[in-house]
Amino acid sequence: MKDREIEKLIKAESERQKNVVNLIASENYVSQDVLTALGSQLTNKYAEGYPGKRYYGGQSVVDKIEDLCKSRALKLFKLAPKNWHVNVQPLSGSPANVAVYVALVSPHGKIMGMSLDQGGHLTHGHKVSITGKFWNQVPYGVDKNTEVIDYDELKKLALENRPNIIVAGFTSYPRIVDFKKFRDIADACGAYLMVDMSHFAGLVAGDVYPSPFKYADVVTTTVHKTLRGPRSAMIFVKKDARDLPKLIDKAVFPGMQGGPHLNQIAAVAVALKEADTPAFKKYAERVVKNARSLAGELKSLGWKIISGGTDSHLVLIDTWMGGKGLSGKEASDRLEKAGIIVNKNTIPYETRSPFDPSGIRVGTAAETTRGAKEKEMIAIARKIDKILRKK
Ligand code: DSN
Repeated sequence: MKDREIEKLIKAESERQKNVVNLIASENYVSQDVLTALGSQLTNKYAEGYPGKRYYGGQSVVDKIEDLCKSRALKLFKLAPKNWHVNVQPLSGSPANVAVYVALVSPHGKIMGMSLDQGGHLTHGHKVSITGKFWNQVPYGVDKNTEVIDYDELKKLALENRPNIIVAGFTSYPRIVDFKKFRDIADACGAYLMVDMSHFAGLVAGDVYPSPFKYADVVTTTVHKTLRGPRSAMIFVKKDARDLPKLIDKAVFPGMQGGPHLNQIAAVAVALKEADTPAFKKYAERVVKNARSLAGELKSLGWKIISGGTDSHLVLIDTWMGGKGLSGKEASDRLEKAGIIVNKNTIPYETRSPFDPSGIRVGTAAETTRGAKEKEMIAIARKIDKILRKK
């Protein structure tokens, strides 16, 4: 690179990524092919609109790329093009979720989503996000004792509040979500069912987490977490009498965005092909096994694991333990000094501030990409225990 300053910083970040144990549950390491697509000449092209219906000339190549990406996305999740449509233009997860609400919920309508402190995402209607300012959130959470979703409570809440859309999905809920129960609840109150599978998309692709497609009207996902692609997102939408695909496409462009990032879409296509392989299935299996080993070892060392364990790639640890342990911030800072990267996280029924909460969230997607197995997970758990216990 001619720009030595940026070149140096990219190298430094690359080194940092190599030299740490990366337990950020939403991160991963992409392949060289994904990086090549991201850094290609495709970044030079404007392509407002959709394949075959663009506003500028010169679209012959990029139309093929976007169509290929869409067909790979449907194939990976075993969706017949006659039943499902996919939009691959969202720049990332938050705009994808907002586009769904723009399409399906009138201003000030109700979004029923998991509260941020119980495991949901900002864009599931939290008040500090645009999704809580333009729409009204009906928050739900987990049972105080079991720390898993109580579907009877959820149904009661939905029937009392009659939301326009129910969002199933999370950023820090370690368990399997019962999509059938969500569907029944959505039907009982006449709401759309949206699943945000950003965290577990790679696990669905690898058949180690239930697929939401049988039950949802709309499924959003980022591509860069367990799916191991570039920063990007997709919206899958059911084709039925309501013509939802048209509403979603219009909400993404021209509703929310201008020209799509074709370099990003090409990189998504590459990642989707990589995920459609037996090797990726093995990877997904290993991610969950690793998370179970990490959670199991931490638990046996005396740490409180929220919900008692995990069914996915992520583990939520109560480091505060009612004042007997460390705050999430101190735990995260101590671990970073020792080269283990995690994020501080609220735990259900949090009593502390989100800036210094009671827990940390860890995930196994990134380290599994680097080849870690149960043995390494147990060693990491022991190291975490040692660092956090030190007086
Ligand atoms: N930042 C992502 C996560 O860490 O889960 C969600 O946007």
